[in-house]
Amino acid sequence: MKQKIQISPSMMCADPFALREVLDTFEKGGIEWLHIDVMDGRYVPNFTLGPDYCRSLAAATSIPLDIHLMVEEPDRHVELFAKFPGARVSFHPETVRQPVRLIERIRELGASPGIALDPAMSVQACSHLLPLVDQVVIMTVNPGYAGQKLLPFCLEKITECRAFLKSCGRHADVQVDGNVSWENIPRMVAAGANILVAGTSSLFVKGRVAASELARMRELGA
Ligand code: S6P
Ligand code: MG
Repeated sequence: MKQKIQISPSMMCADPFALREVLDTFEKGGIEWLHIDVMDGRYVPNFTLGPDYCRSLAAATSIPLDIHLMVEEPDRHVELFAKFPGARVSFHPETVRQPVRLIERIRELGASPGIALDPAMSVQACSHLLPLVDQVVIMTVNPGYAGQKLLPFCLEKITECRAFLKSCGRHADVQVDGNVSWENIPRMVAAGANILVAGTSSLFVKGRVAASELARMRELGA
């Protein structure tokens, strides 16, 4: 069965001075998620958004937050993020000693758990975790920055992940994150991705989004 494509715009790509306008466009366009990249300067070299930003966003819109933790020891910080209504919280399994415990903790806190796979992390290495989560984020660039180029070998991981989930009878979301461009979307969807993280490669132009582009993205994924 073909899954409906969902869009999760990457909010680190939005012009902070145009946030209300961007959110209005997303609300009118029926955007399913807001992708929030949290970076700690340790797991990745960069720093980005944090809990205060999430709080402001959650107060300004009812679109649920899709929080991507690119931090060391996410188990120390998860309470700060899992509390937002309808939140999904994804972490990189190699950043925590007991990833199963953290998945359970995210559920206990009322959020939806996901795991994110760095390009060097194989689907096979996470096979015991995949049936436990609601989402698998396949990163198609190295974590840390927007505006990078696709690492083509990661497309096979989308296919492998979708096939593995199917073999377990699981319908978890497979999200693709990194250089989700107009050119790359058809390949990503064909491989089995059903949530697209949209950043500078597609929706965002100088931090703003044109409503017509949302429809264009849905058509490409259909
Ligand atoms: C990268 C981060 C991503 C980026 C996204 C930006 O570390 O996890 O979510 O924000 O890739 O999109 P683009 O189109 O600029 O690659
Ligand atoms: Mg991300």
